[in-house]
Amino acid sequence: MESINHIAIIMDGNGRWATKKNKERTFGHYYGSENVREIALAALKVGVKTLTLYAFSTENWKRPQKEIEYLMKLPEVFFKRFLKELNEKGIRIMTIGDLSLIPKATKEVMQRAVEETKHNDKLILNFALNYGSRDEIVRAVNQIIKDDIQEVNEALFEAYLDTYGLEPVDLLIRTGGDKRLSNYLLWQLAYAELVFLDVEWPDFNESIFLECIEEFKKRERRFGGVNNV
Ligand code: V0D
Repeated sequence: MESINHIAIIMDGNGRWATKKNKERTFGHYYGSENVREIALAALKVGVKTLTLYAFSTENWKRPQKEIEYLMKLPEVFFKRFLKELNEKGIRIMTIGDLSLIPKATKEVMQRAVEETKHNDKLILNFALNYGSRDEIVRAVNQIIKDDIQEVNEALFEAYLDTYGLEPVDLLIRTGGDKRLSNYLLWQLAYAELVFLDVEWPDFNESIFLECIEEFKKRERRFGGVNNV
């Protein structure tokens, strides 16, 4: 049986979770970022090699300015609290998405974390920021044109995606109740198992995470062997 190497997560339901508690949406985002630590450590514990988290999409710029400002401070808040611990545990930080549009201060915090943790090899904690799959594909095509390439194949095209070098995605988990991909990793999810949960991201925890992995293994047993497409 194959092991589970790469899990991608859409961390949805933070704003709704806070609203239900009569709190600001930003309270949900804060609590959601605490949960990123918990799930990263859970992934590390079970030997998942890469965790790719949808932190901010190309669509999220349509949100109220105040909320965007708050979200852009979260990487710094997150690293102030957790970078030392994550680094000591062998976690490597990476990012995907178009960082050219991310505020300079936020970008610098992230680039520092990427640099500081680049020798770690226990788990890649990969944040998708200003990420949209169509945007990623269009950026790839434009770079291919710039490189004066006349013909592509799948392997070449993949080398131009933000996820180049990462393991194939085995499992997508989406919290928050919606059953959509929302422009997340469209190319990369071609063969992934999809798990959609009604639980909101701040309520998602290690035990639910393990249940998702069990569900993945169950499906793999059912379809494994010859008909695994
Ligand atoms: C809010 C739930 C961690 C989803 C999780 C910039 C929405 C909490 C980060 C983070 C966000 C990003 C990059 C990085 C380190 C941490 C984060 C955003 C939102 C948007 F290098 N949580 N988190 N970033 N939320």
